[in-house]
Amino acid sequence: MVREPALSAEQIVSFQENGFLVLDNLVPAEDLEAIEQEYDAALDEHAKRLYLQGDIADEYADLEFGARYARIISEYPDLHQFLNISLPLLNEDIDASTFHMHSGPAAFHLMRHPRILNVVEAIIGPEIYASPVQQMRMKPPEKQLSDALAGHSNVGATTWHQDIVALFPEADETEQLTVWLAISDASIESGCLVSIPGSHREGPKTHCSNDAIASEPQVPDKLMQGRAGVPLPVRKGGAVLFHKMNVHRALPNLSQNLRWSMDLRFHPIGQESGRPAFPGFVARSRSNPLQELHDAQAWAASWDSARERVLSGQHGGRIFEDRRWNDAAVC
Ligand SMILES: O=C(O)CCC(=O)C(=O)O
Repeated sequence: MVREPALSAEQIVSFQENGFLVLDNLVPAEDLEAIEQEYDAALDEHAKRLYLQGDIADEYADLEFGARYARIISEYPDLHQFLNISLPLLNEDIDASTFHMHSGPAAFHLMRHPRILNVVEAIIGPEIYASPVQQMRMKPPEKQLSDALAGHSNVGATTWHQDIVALFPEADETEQLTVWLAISDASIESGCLVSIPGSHREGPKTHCSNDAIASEPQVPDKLMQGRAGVPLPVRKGGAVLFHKMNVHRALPNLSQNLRWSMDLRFHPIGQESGRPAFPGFVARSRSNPLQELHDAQAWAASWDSARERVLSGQHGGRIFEDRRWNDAAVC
């Protein structure tokens, strides 16, 4: 069977030239209903648990999803870790009570959405590994965030960076592709991404360490020399593909609504993820489909095992890279 490529030749050239590509309507809105329902149920569960523990003053059950999330996170900032699709990026001071994540079946099945894998295949080929370098970002209106939370890119604005920055050196040559999916509309007002076209050809940039949140090293403004970049607004279900060297950031959410996205990363099977403490899986293999993981429970179990390995000290090393691109003379 001859398959239609998911991207046109022009789109592939545009990705190669700019280091990013915007795709409208990649995932149909009806295919996002499962994740919306799963997160509604998860938020309800967390609200009940946190209220019982005395961590929040009310379950806020009468609020709609975005408003409820914003209200609860203002009282219990670690909530975002429980709803993320990665364990927290911490190299030290790990608190087992908040070293948690969300690993529900809707999240897993969305990562394997055929329309996502089709565009990934068009860029990196048919042997596709889903990297554990992945995040669910749920950003309430910025004016409702404490300063500490506003500095965390899962919840507040994201500073200039290249995705390679948090990977270990063994992934330097990995053809890692980022797929950033809008689960709600991402407009300039609500905090869409901004990219510097062609920056993926400029080599690795200095990223200054962030003392407050170690997992957030950033290219300092003085190196950006006023480059504004191109804002990339997308509607719900749209996506942005990124080369791992592309310099990008996300604007603050100045709207009244939740800005919700999921960023996934894929690379050819056999290459390094650059985050060995965490598990990935074979998402598609045209040569050996039997390797593919279709079982959401097995995926969740692989993250449970990673959590155990980290907490028990069996994984002795660090989880992410945060200092490699630091330059004391600039930072
Ligand atoms: O959504 C965001 O705020 C940032 C996403 C991002 O920078 C990425 O996916 O690399």
